[in-house]
Amino acid sequence: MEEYSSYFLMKPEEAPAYVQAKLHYFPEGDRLSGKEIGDGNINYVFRVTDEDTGKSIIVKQAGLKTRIEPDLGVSTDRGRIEARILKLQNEYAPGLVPRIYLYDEVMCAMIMEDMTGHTMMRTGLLQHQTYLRFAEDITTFLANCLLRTSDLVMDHKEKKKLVGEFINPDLCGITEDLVLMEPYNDIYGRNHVFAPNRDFIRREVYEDEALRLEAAKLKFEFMNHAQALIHGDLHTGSVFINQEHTYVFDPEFAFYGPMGYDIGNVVMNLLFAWCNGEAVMEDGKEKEDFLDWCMDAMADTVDLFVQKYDAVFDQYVTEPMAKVPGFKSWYLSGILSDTAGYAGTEGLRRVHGMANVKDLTSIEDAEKRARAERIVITFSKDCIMNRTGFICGADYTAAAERAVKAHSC
Ligand code: SR1
Ligand code: MG
Repeated sequence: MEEYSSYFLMKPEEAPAYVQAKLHYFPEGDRLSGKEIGDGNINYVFRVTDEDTGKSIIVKQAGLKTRIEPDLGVSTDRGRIEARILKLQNEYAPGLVPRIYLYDEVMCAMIMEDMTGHTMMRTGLLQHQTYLRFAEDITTFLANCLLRTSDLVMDHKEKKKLVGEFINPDLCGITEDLVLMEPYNDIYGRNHVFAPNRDFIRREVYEDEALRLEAAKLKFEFMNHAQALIHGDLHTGSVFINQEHTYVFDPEFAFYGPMGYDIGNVVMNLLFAWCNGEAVMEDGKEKEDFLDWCMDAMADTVDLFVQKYDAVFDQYVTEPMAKVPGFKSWYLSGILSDTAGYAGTEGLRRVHGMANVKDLTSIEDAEKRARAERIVITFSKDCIMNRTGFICGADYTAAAERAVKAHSC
């Protein structure tokens, strides 16, 4: 039987032979090793390294079930979606996504550039590293990838074709359940509630009917607003970074959805980093610098996005009705309101949904963790309930200050 003619889940030690069979990347006979390096909720990521030269490459394979919840089956088609969007994003934001060398539909595996010299951003943030280029790079990525795949810029027929190519029912289903439903009702009993916050979450979330209504609206906006080709899961575990450069990767949740979903996810994950630093760092200059950087990065992400929205709009939009005076700012206000709304939904789901973030769960002191979670909940509710009023970075830092004050020791 021909090698790799039917799907199986690779073991780390099988990855080198797979790379050698599929690609001329390492010379024949080189000593290669394979190691699993992924810690995600869904896929398997292997690094194949040439033991003599140190040269390396990545194999990412989709399993038939998610790793976090084996009952949650997800289509392996997500690999095709990921490989396809990374190629497109490399056209719109060159150099800000890793290169894909090959996608294999049978093994549901892709072979891609190893982002050596870069660290997963969440890991770096948990070590309280700051990244001065982040807001600049992420907004270049967002403004270009979002606007240029939307009807603002793209030919309408071409865009509709892409909407079809990126129909992603299983992964969107995960978001619709885990992000946009279960945090508000725990309907499947699989939320992870930190015991000291049980009553707070019941009162502030499950029993807050006004909040649940706004969350319901955001859920249906997510399902029905095919605005742009979004990454769909743009948290700090989907970014590899160093002081000079940023890579955005792992876009398997991609589909045509609201732009604000991606921007809001970035914003909220910077607040998670702030909460971690605030809870675990020793008082002093290092802590102040880290906390200031988190707040600045959060505000800059919004403000630089707005600036780049303007620039990309002016450079690329030719659609006659989009050029009608007033349309550009009207369209932006919709994106910004969604940004706040989905920042809030990301906040709540990471506190007490099924998939939590280390920024919060790794806070060992129970009282400090409970407080960090409450800050996120209060901030998130503000973002959701008052989303039309969040129009610039300062609105987010002001909301963060209010949330911190509400839970001051
Ligand atoms: C079952 S997957 C859980 C979460 O991990 C991914 O990164 C997404 O955020 C998803 O919601
Ligand atoms: Mg992921």
